[in-house]
Amino acid sequence: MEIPPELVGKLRSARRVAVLTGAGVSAESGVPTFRQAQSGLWARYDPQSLATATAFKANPRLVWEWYAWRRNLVAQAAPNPGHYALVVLEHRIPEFCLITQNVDGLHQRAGSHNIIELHGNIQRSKCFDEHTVIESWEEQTDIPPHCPHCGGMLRPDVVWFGENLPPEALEAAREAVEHCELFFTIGTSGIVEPAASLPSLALQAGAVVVEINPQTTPQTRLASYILRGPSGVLLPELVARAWPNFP
Ligand code: BV8
Repeated sequence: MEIPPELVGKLRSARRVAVLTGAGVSAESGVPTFRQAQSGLWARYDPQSLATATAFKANPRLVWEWYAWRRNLVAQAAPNPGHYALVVLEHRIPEFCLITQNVDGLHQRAGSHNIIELHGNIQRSKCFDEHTVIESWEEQTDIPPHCPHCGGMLRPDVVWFGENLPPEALEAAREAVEHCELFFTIGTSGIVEPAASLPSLALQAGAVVVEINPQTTPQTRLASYILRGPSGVLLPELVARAWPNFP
């Protein structure tokens, strides 16, 4: 895949860049994307129906164990060159904002700092009743474990379907998108709202939109540049062309 030289020039001279990532950025780390059939034990469940408060209330043990399985999967995964290329962008672009739909924490592990987590993070849990966030919890005989403060059930600190996104995260994401000159949508199928509306918000605000994805998506039509391939290959290539001498 040829990286358009014009895009390289735009990136090198950009002052304000916003990036939206989805599960595809973690695919090359071995973390299945959200819509890929879940492997093994979970093959018979639809992630979209499991990632809901209704599913949790109906079967808290099943939903808790699904997230424990995903935490374990992520713990064995490592950030890939695509994650690291985004860390370089954070260092090279004066105003850089990484907006992620991912809940796996791999951007943090790669060294990104200015991250907006639209959908939470499975490394954290919170009390189902009081929403107190718990960073670590004792493994208990009861599954799900109980909140140390009120005894309620713990749940993953993620945004389920039908739940509102954290207002401050969504506001910060929209702010960054409305003021950027270059907007990347990377590794997302562009289906889940309200994140899926960010690329059109960027375009309306006058940004140049870039899509990095092996497949076309509903946002492809908004993109001035389309890098049709894996982000773990294309992002490092783009960054290396923009800053050849960057260690
Ligand atoms: C809300 C956390 C208000 C949990 C997730 C408007 C219209 C229609 C529906 C709605 C709407 N507004 C709201 C809705 C309902 C719903 C929604 O959008 N439904 C969709 C399915 C139509 N939205 C919500 O409920 C949101 N809440 O809006 O609140 C409200 C309240 C009540 C009623 C209505 C509205 C909350 C959404 C958040 C849900 N939580 N995650 C968990 O993870 O368990 S979303 C989940 O999907 C993940 O976060 C994931 O990141 C996200 C999006 O998926 P993608 O990241 O795009 O991943 P996907 O697998 O789909 O695609 C992977 C892509 O990668 C593909 O394109 C593939 O080609 C590409 N790829 C593969 N390999 C690579 C690659 N790319 C690059 N390199 C590679 N190597």
